[in-house]
Amino acid sequence: MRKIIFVTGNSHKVAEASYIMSGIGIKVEQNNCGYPELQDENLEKIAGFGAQWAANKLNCEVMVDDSGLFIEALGGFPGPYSAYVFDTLGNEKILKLMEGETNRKAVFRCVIGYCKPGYEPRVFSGEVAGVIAGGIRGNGGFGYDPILEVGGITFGEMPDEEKNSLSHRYLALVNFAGWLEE
Ligand code: ITT
Repeated sequence: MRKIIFVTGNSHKVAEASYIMSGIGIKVEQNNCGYPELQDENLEKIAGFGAQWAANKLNCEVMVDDSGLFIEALGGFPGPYSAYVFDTLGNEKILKLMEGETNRKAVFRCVIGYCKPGYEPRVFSGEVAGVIAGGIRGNGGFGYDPILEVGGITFGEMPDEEKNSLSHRYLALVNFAGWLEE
């Protein structure tokens, strides 16, 4: 079975990617070595740079995942700053910022970066449109899952298999897997 090192500190991402990639016979293994995160608005640039840096450092093919929640009424905030904002504000304060806001549209984006040592990186993206819920709902998933509603329920309320069949990460990984299989 082909194995790809997934450089991330987030074990939830690894669990989701393992589940999705096992369907096409690829084993995903976490490496927690980290990578420098470019200060950029563009998730593709961040993921591509990170993948290339990690592939050259570890001297093997790697994948990374840079994800972000883009809330329309907040001008796309927190977007590329989603990890920092989750750690500093968290879901409750995001909901406070959205109090009284009628436009609750949001998009969750995931960009998978892939690179082999000495090569240019490739990036594969996926996104899912939803709305910011009125409150925190569901114990499933991680991060922003309990406040992003897709099709009437939050990712936090969905069984894992359901989130993994329609999420931003699933769609990015389908693009990545299609390219790997070529
Ligand atoms: P790595 O950079 O080490 O991979 P991270 O958790 O810092 O891990 P990101 O910068 O991509 O990763 O994360 C952006 C934020 O969005 C972070 O707070 C995540 O917990 C959250 N997040 C990412 N994917 C998510 C998902 O599928 N559902 C809910 N929240 C998610």
